[in-house]
Amino acid sequence: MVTLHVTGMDCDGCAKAVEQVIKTQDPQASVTVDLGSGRVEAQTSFPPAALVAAIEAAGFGAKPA
Ligand SMILES: [Cu+2]
Repeated sequence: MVTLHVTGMDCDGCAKAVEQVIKTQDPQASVTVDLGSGRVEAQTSFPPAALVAAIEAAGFGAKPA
């Protein structure tokens, strides 16, 4: 499980976009996004740094929570 804190999400579309970014990296990932807190949990064996880089490339801020 990877838990990230993501900034820059302000609507459901953003939450979906972040979820899609993670699933593009790991199609098997199960992703939970809490829009209010910016907390993103992903059931994945991918390294957090790879997910952070992908989310940042999509225009959001991300760091391991
Ligand atoms: Cu949005």
